Amino acid sequence: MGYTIDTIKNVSIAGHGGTGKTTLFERLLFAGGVILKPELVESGKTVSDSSPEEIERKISIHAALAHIERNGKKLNFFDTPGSSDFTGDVILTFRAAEFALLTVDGRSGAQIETVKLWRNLEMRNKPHGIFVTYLDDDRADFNRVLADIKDKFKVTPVPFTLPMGAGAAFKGVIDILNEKAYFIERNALEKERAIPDEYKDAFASACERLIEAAAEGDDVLMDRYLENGTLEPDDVRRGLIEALSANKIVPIFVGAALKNSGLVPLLNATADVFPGPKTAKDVVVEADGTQKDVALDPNKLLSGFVIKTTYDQFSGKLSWIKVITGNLSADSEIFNVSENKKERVGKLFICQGRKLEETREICTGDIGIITKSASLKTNDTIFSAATGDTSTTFLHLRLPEPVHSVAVTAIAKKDDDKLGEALIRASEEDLTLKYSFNGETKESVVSGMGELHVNMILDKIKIAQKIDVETHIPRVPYRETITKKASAEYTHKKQTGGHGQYGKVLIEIAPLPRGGDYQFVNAIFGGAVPKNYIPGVEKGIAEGMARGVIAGYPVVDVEVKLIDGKYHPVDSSELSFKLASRNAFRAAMKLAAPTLLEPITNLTVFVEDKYLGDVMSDLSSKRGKILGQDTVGGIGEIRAQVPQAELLRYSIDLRSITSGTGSFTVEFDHYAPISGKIAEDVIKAATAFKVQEEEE
Ligand SMILES: Nc1nc2c(ncn2[C@@H]2O[C@H](COP(=O)(O)OP(=O)(O)O)[C@@H](O)[C@H]2O)c(=O)[nH]1
Ligand SMILES: [Mg+2]
Repeated sequence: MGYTIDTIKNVSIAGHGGTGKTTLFERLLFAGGVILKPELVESGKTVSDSSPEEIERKISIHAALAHIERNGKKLNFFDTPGSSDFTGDVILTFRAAEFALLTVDGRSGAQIETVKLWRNLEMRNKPHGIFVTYLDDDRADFNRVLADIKDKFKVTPVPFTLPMGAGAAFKGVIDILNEKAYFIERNALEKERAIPDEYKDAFASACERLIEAAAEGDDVLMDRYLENGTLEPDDVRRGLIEALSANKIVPIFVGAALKNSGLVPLLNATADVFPGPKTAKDVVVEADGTQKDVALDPNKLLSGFVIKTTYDQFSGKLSWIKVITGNLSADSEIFNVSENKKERVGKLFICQGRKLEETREICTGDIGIITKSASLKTNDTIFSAATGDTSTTFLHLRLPEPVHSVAVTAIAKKDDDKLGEALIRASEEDLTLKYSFNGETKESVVSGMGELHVNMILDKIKIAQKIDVETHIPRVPYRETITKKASAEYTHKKQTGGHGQYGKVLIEIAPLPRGGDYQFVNAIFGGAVPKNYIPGVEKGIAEGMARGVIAGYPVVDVEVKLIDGKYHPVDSSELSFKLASRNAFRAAMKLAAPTLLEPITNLTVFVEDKYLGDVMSDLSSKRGKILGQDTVGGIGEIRAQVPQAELLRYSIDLRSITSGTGSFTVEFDHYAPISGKIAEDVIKAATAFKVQEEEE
């Protein structure tokens, strides 16, 4: 079936882990006729949780995409992971979808991950709504959850459906927009009937509220509403489309996905009134960095954005494309702006979970897949090869930085390359995973969003590549610096057979402010060291600074002044001056009261209120300095400065303090001096490392 921008809707289902997202997604596919029999998450057979790692862990790890046809529309739904370890795959669906539906457990209210995602959506001004599920459970309490939502999100959501009964007596939902009731049927789709009398009053007031919300959509409708006290059904729909697209109202739906309840009204609302590409904007970044909103426009030439890259056992590399303007056609030529490369598109697919369906064309606003692309990677911008000026790109995904790192080595040396290649590929698939070789600490370091994330990736590689991998805590990149001025002289002299070596320098070193790095001042008068040997002097100093005199860490924040020297017309060379300078630097550094520096990070921790005290006392025991604390919407936020050395296993520590609910961001801030026992331990460890290195 040929779709157009008017008939596409993209919805991301997101929220705290275990709030029923995957179940809702599965049941929506069932309600939409895509699958005949919905499966339980525990069976490992759901459409969405289909990768080996998801089946093994019984949680969603990757974003899944499937579509349903409804009222002449194509509804694309994303199921997303709930754990903050896999937040990258949630963020990319927020980028690709025009609407996000947050699931809330009807028993517990909005949990921490949901509150964080809510904030992320607000920051993007992305329209969003709520689906309260689990209403079939005896512990569920819709009114309490509604109060919790009002309190945490500071909004009054507009009910699109209302529950009939609760717990064991939960019968189904009332669809306000279509004036219908949907009753639970055992092992079948909910059934439409008239609204029972006992719910007529509740329906009437919810209806009024919905019409009022529709009137908020635009001024003409508001006038009409104020004049007549109501709106015609067509006006209600039009008003809701506008109010939702402008993110002016938050719709709330109810149900029990596991009992197939609340699905049909949700599908109809998605098809009829939810925002879609037609009313959404994307953001382009011009060559000079300015950002501009652009409409999704079917009448322009093709442009699109790679939201995700995956590798499929059978089809190879899959590049997921959101088409922003024009159409993407099979067997066409595209231009990858980000790589400055033209490329031939072969086959095109859309996906139904893991199943790929071949298609000839993907229209504006839709999401499809290019297979086996040579150049495409996540965040790339594509244009039609016929487009002329192509300096603009689409705004990249704004992903969080990794917070948990481990150093990895293959147990068998011969597997090193294989491990490296697998990690590079994993970091292409998942941009919240970073893999790099740290030349300074001589370690291959894998960083991710948490222990679960990193372990999952490593387990996957171990199984797929059949290699054994060893992990350890990464070394901390300490630095060395000096605390006072000092000078030293060094003469490098060698007389062997023919040509000798001669170079003499006098240097003075002085501390620079933190972050001052390195400055070289040539203060030579009268050619005591000729110009052509100065590069040698600078190289020697650079070598001296690469390994400090305390524990062999790089030296920073030093000004080095070359004051005097001496040369020999025959024996002097660049090499002689390099060696003289390196030794002079080391001698001077020893006299300049050298000290070790450790990296200090800015840490922000997000936890439920009740854990604030425990988290703060743990941070104090980690030499942390608390900078501030806030509570917004039931989530405590603690900002602190903490030495990196204390945070190497923080994702594990925080998980145990907060029963897995806390999360944090961390970024390097500055270097600070250390002394006493802490410094001694660092020196001891560095010496042990050096001995080990020399033995190897
Ligand atoms: N009783 C009840 N159980 C549900 C409902 N929705 C999901 N569940 C169960 O809750 C568990 C977690 O659901 P899942 O869909 O994996 O949550 P997700 O982590 O948000 O994807 C599973 O055992 C589901 O069967 C519901 O509406 N009612
Ligand atoms: Mg799930």
